[in-house]
Amino acid sequence: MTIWFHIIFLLLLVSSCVSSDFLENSDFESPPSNLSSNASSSALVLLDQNTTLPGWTFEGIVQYVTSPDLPDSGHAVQLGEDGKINQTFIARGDDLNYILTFALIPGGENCSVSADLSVSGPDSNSVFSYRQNYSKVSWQSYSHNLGKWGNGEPINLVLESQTIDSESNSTCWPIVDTLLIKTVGVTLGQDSGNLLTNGGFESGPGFLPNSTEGVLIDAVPSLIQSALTQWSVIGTVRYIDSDHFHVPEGKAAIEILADTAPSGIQTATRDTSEGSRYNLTFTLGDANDACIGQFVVNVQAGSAAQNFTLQSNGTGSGEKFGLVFVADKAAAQISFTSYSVTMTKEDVLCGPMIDGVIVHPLGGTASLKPTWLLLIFALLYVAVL
Ligand SMILES: *[C@@H]1O[C@H](CO)[C@@H](O)[C@H](O)[C@H]1NC(C)=O
Ligand SMILES: *[C@@H]1O[C@H](CO)[C@@H](O)[C@H](O)[C@H]1NC(C)=O
Ligand SMILES: *[C@@H]1O[C@H](CO)[C@@H](O)[C@H](O)[C@H]1NC(C)=O
Ligand SMILES: *[C@@H]1O[C@H](CO)[C@@H](O)[C@H](O)[C@H]1NC(C)=O
Ligand SMILES: *[C@@H]1O[C@H](CO)[C@@H](O)[C@H](O)[C@H]1NC(C)=O
Ligand SMILES: *[C@@H]1O[C@H](CO)[C@@H](O)[C@H](O)[C@H]1NC(C)=O
Ligand SMILES: *[C@@H]1O[C@H](CO)[C@@H](O)[C@H](O)[C@H]1NC(C)=O
Ligand SMILES: *[C@@H]1O[C@H](CO)[C@@H](O)[C@H](O)[C@H]1NC(C)=O
Ligand SMILES: *[C@@H]1O[C@H](CO)[C@@H](O)[C@H](O)[C@H]1NC(C)=O
Ligand SMILES: *[C@@H]1O[C@H](CO)[C@@H](O)[C@H](O)[C@H]1NC(C)=O
Ligand SMILES: *[C@@H]1O[C@H](CO)[C@@H](O)[C@H](O)[C@H]1NC(C)=O
Ligand SMILES: [Ca+2]
Repeated sequence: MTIWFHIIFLLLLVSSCVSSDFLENSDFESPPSNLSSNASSSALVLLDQNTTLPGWTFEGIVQYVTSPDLPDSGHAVQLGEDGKINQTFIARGDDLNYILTFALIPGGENCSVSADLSVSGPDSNSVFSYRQNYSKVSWQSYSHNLGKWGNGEPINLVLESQTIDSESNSTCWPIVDTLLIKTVGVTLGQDSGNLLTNGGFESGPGFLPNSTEGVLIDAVPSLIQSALTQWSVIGTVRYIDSDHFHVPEGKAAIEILADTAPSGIQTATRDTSEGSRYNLTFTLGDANDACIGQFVVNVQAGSAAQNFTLQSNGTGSGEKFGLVFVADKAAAQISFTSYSVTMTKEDVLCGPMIDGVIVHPLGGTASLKPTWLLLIFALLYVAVL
């Protein structure tokens, strides 16, 4: 199995790349030009018609923020009332998905209401809110899938504050910083040893350079619109990296964060034959983020369902489990749902970690044969070594 895993990992390395150079001034470190008078010494500067922000067009109330509490200890923008910024970048390469990760910071103190942030591409939109208890630091990484674009197509990225009906003048307006665009192949290398695509979660949003808290992924009902390739999301999950969390295989895994309602992830198999038996195997554990408690994860595969429990001491564990099922159709639904509401001592929501999800046939006629494509990649892999 390890060789298969390495081949898949290599395929993903080939098919995805993180790039910060799609966007100009993605970290807002190039200051606005033509600022009025001696504004540079102030923490918040209102941008007006006489000002330009390199790389960006803006409208409404937009302030340039200088603060040591930002992800890069530098500068960011706050989108006030009707505040909007946008930038167009050009797609490079064909059949790639453009996935944005950015830092969201709550703006202001003692606010009674918080305005949300809307993030849009030419044909996509998501709304984000800063939420307490989702990270140890005072900002959160979020992601949005800008969709699939062909070489040379312009992608206009728009970030906008959401107006709120409130008489209160103590509104917290969202601050955004460190935008990162990652491209991911739409057709990931298919592993004939696994009837699931992206079962190891290696394909997902990019991690921000100074982030230790992973990337939050909010509910997204469609596999195509998800920032986590081929998986839809219920509730909220945290996309975690091996640099900062316990990840049993590869560079990334999923931590499920159930809150008042269950959270989880869902996908579908490809090419399962109705009536054939399969084994769904996965690693369930904890992400080494001091999450102590009992995890209960409901696993569904086709019409089979089972609850798996794990006692976590929060120090990074992982155990392989399996669930045998009979496929009800060619695309059997596979889902992992957590019911456990767990928090760290610092009141940060946490939960079970899932990785290495594999579906393979059990006996019968559906045997595994590597395709010629995989053989080529196996050779390439050997060559790389
Ligand atoms: C510039 O800053 C100084 C001190 O911070 C202040 O006294 C002065 O009024 C400011 N000038 C303008 C034009 O805002
Ligand atoms: C800078 O401000 C002056 C007026 O203060 C204006 O005439 C000029 O067009 C501005 N330049 C830019 C690049 O916005
Ligand atoms: C922009 O610059 C012009 C010319 O200096 C000035 O009259 C105007 O008040 C400035 N606008 C703002 C919003 O500062
Ligand atoms: C990371 O944080 C340090 C200190 O806060 C800052 O100097 C550095 O520029 C940041 N790096 C990036 C890539 O944002
Ligand atoms: C922002 O969007 C407008 C259209 O809504 C467009 O004209 C403008 O060029 C965009 N700005 C940038 C920097 O891409
Ligand atoms: C927020 O509240 C604290 C405590 O009540 C107070 O000390 C602080 O000045 C307030 N901040 C603002 C910006 O009003
Ligand atoms: C969130 O964390 C704060 C402390 O940081 C704590 O006071 C609060 O109770 C927590 N909220 C929930 C819903 O647990
Ligand atoms: C708005 O702010 C002013 C002072 O800045 C205060 O007197 C007033 O009570 C505030 N209104 C509301 C609805 O908070
Ligand atoms: C799993 O646990 C949940 C919550 O305790 C329960 O609602 C559900 O019926 C259980 N499912 C199975 C298959 O045991
Ligand atoms: C935590 O659990 C792991 C295995 O589940 C065990 O090896 C380790 O000793 C435990 N650590 C503590 C501090 O209990
Ligand atoms: C399914 O996979 C699990 C985990 O690898 C294994 O323990 C179990 O024996 C497998 N079941 C069958 C029927 O092969
Ligand atoms: Ca910045």
